[in-house]
Amino acid sequence: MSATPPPDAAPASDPSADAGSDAQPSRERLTRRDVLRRASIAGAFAVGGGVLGHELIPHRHADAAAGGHAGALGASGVGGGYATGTPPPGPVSGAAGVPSGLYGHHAGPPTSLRETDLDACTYPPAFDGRSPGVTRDYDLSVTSRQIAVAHDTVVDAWAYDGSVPGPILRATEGDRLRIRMANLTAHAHNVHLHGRHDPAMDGWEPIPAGEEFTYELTAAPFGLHPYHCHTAPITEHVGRGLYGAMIVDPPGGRPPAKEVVLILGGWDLDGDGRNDLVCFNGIAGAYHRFPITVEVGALVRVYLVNLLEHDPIASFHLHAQTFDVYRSGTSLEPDAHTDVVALSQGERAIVEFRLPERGRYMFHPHQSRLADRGAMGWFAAV
Ligand SMILES: [Cu+2]
Repeated sequence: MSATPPPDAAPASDPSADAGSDAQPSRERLTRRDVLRRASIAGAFAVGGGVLGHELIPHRHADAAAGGHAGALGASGVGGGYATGTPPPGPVSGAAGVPSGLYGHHAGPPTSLRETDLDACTYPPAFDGRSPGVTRDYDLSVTSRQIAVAHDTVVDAWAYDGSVPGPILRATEGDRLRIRMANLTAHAHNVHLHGRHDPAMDGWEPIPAGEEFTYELTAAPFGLHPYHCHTAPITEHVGRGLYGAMIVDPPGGRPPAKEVVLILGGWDLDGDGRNDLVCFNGIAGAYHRFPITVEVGALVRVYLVNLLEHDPIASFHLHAQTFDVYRSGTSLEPDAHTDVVALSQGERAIVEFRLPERGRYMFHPHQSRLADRGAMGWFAAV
């Protein structure tokens, strides 16, 4: 994999890129308001809106369904106002849009990232209420493409249907799935789904370059199941972007909620077997720049999937609120109520919560090394 400059340093254009390191001599003298301002609590919106369209390759088409990103948030002007009691202070960190890092955040998104670019992998298609047993067709053809995954950082990725993560598959338990994969690259690949199915459709057999295969299976059990390439070396094939999530709803669906998918993945830019970037939905710091907007008091359901290679364990931690955990989503009764859920490689969970107060609620893996490398974001309750 090739890559442009090392991503785990903040961009050179960011004058406040010291924080998060040990270079914080003046932190104790800052008031809480100063700290929030320095951290671009509101500035992220202004920065995000002010640097669009300059460079690199759009991550993905912006015509996703159910949006609900920071556009509304920015328009409502709530950026720093409700968090600090002051008007939004505007950008504080230069054109890169990377905040000061006081909250442990070294890797920012590409300046070209638009607030709707991640909608297709953030907001799942709605539960459509069709009777169980229908047939659903998906195309997970594999291509090679370059993707801007962080500031000044472009990777040579492999992508299912052009995106990393791949498309969110959604079916009701008992539905038939037909998943076509045309391998449009020069390497063998495949599609291996988790869950329960005919072993002949398990997807471990490589599909050679230039060939295609259609997997046919029944969606089961209800829950949240990853899919990923299972061609050796798997670490490289997953690490270069061949992964995604499948939501299998129970018949009748789950209670109405604001639904969000967050897939943890990594990018090893220099081939040393370590993740230089750790991202929710493929792009470092995307939800830091563009917080995920939710309605105060509304039920929020997050489909979490850990598809990190190299790092054996990760977690999801939500600040200022606790949540119900449904491990693998395979039960309608929560397994735990907590504010941190650990996820080993391939593990996933559905978490549900309500945010009772207007404000920003940070989320990230509790492994600081992972959060530092771009896996940090916010829910903004408005
Ligand atoms: Cu592959």
